[in-house]
Amino acid sequence: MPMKSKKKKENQLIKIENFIDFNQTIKPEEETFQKLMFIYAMAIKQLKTKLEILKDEFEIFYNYDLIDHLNTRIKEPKSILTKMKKRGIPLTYQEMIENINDIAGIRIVCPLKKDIFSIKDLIQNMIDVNILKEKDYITYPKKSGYSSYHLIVEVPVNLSKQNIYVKVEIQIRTIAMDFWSTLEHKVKYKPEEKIGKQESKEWVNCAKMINKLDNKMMLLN
Ligand code: 0O2
Repeated sequence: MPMKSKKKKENQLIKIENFIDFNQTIKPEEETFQKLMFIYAMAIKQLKTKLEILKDEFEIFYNYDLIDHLNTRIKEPKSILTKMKKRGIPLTYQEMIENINDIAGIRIVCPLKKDIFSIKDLIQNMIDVNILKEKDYITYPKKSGYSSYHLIVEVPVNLSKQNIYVKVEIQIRTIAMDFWSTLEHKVKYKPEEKIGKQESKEWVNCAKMINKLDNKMMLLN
């Protein structure tokens, strides 16, 4: 008897923008918002697993600590709305998904500066991870002194009825850069109240010192 042929797998990937009609105003207390955040959380889960595999592979196969640790976060509703208002973007789900690239965020912290570029190359080679945008604040630090390699990627989230591509922001930085930016984020970057010129200069000087330290550590290792 001839074997029944398997139904061809329909692996249609759609953009999250086309998932539901999102032309409504954002209301964080609504189910739509919570469902959306669930999808972003699943995108993080997916990508985090891939990166953990990479971390363990380097430790076990090459006896090398390529990744020190990973942090993940979903952007707070208040932060999303503040960013949209600052940019003058209409407060709809559609606009949020299209314009706010860091709703889902993963930070990769590595020991050495050269590891940043190795990790970036490895991510670029990952199946199922599409790079949408890159920002090299390592070669070209921001005026504030901020250094990190940013990638906006999209990863598939496989739901029962749809496979959706979801955007995630990846920040890759060294332990030393992470030390600086975590403190600066609290003291200078985020607070509404601006700090003085002299203090601001000191933060830039500290970033320069961190950069020197990172270069020295690379030579020692
Ligand atoms: P939060 O609260 O950390 O999330 P894009 O849409 O990606 O093109 P965006 O998001 O403005 O534009 O990109 P950019 O400038 O690359 O910054 C993205 C994130 O990098 C910021 O997110 C910060 O997390 C971090 N960042 C950028 N500049 C600095 C800085 O000077 N100091 C510190 N500590 N972090 C910085 P958010 O949404 O602004 O804030």
